[in-house]
Amino acid sequence: AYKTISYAAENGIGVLTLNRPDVMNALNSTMRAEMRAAVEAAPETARVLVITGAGRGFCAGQDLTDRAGDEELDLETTLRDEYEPLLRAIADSPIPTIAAVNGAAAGAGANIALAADVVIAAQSAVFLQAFTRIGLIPDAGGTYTLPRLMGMARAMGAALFADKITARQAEDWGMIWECTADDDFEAHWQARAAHLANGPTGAYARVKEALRASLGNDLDAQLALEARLQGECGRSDDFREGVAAFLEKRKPRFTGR
Ligand code: T3D
Repeated sequence: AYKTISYAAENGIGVLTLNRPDVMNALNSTMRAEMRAAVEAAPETARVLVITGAGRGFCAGQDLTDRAGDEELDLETTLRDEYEPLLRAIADSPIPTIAAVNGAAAGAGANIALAADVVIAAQSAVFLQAFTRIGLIPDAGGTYTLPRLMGMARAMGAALFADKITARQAEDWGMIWECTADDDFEAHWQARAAHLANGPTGAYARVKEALRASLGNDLDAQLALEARLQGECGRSDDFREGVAAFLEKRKPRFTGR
């Protein structure tokens, strides 16, 4: 059993809950290791993974009580050995990932959320690139994702000023997929997760592969990748079912095969 998170899967939806609510789910080594393990194992029990936070925050980033006055601290090692594998696990997961941001997402907490495929935030949530407030640079992939999601001008401003970015602003900027009313938040992300859990899982894996590769590819490479991945989709049961359902004017029953 996990100590700092919980994981439960039902109806194809895996929910990973960060569970240190007294410190706004701040991250420590145990939590990073447990998150990585749960993210890597999720496809065994689920067709979509939701990451959310217990209590009023999503994740306050690194637990700063672990960082006070430690002269021996080597952040390069922490990033390489603990953050990098976690961020890779999220990026490489074959199932869609949703960050359901229920409250403040600060520092690495913000950038772990932004590493998910889809970010859905409650209206009262905020995103905070807190790093420069304590003399650090954005990590947990932030310097990669921020300019790609919202452009260089906003990425620079967010990182240098470390202002709170509201969920509404994040949606307007294209930093996240959607901001929803607090009252509706839980039902909404559950419905979104259910949609993906009942969808063409193999196509979703290839959507992720293609879009993520697109950021580093030129047109020729991307067209070749699309052709290969579409060839694979074309041989799937879900494609046959999707076409049959359309022609029969009924909802498709995707199995993920
Ligand atoms: O070190 C490395 O490995 C390198 C990697 C670094 C990655 C990072 O994430 S660096 C950035 C670390 N995070 C921050 O600097 C954010 C600090 N937190 C905040 O700015 C605010 O707490 C929030 C904006 C997240 C929320 O504000 P608010 O006003 O809603 O809540 P609060 O009162 O500030 O926090 C509630 C409690 O959580 C409070 O404890 P208390 O007073 O009730 O006993 C607070 O101290 C605690 N808490 C919040 N964030 C952290 C934390 N405790 C430890 N570490 C935290 N990061």
